[in-house]
Amino acid sequence: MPLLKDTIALVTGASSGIGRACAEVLAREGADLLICARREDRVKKLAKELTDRYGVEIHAFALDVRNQKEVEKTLTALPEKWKAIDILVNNAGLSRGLDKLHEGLLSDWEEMIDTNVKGLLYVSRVVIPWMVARKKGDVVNIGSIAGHEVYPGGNVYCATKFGVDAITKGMQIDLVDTPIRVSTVDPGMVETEFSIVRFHGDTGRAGKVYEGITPLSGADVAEAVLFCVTRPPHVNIHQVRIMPTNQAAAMVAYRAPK
Ligand code: NDP
Ligand code: 8X3
Repeated sequence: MPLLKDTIALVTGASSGIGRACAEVLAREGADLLICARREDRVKKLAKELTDRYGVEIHAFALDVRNQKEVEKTLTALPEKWKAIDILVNNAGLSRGLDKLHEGLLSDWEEMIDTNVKGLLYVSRVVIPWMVARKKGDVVNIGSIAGHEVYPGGNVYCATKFGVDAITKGMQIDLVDTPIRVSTVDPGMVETEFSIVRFHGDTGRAGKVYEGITPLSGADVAEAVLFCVTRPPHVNIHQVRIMPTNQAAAMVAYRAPK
């Protein structure tokens, strides 16, 4: 019996990595999905694959979470039945660069802050009031180990994920008198397109990040998201920290010798 029958989930950043895996796990459990990202071709293709495999209904669309007007317009234009969102996975995010703060690119900083902090807020500002009105909903923010520890060159990316942690706590406090639950799932190393994006397309440098270690997969993180949203109604998992077994902290990992 699927766990999420008669449930609608919205996953941002579903064109790749953790978001894509969340879409797959939620569809496997019977949820109808709203999936979005800037690369519309990818989310449309994913929608077809998941509909064929799991028989769920999926609406896939382009969305740049950095654009407040676009977020508000696109989400409020959804047909009424799709606005009954039970699960919001605020996943869209990225890192850019691993430079010392005083050498960092302003454009990298803007992109991370606009996506990871402001984008998450813009989507939440539209969707959470619908949840409050329906007295039902789960919000899962994808944070990071980088929201708990600052590492060399992590500066602004870490600040955005510390921000996600603060926003999650703020949501939990402000929604305490409602049935809405808010969780943050905070992974260590997950092998996705994350490092390729961080290093502006340098796949060689990105590949080195995962050398000699078995990182998490997007599916590992998606199962943690599923755990959060399938607890009994009186249980709110505040935070899940999930790490590869051979990664103890942001910069402490055991790598098998070559
Ligand atoms: P990927 O690069 O594989 O996926 C990132 C997703 O975010 C893509 O679908 C991308 O879609 C989307 N995205 C980026 N910018 C925007 C935007 N402006 N508007 C809408 N969607 C956007 O990386 P991950 O799957 O690893 O990253 C997902 C989340 O997990 C991020 O928040 C990241 O910070 C977090 N995380 C990742 C870890 C890791 O080691 N990989 C560890 C801890 C947390 P598109 O480009 O098509 O818009
Ligand atoms: C991604 C994990 O350690 O690169 O959030 O910051 S890390």
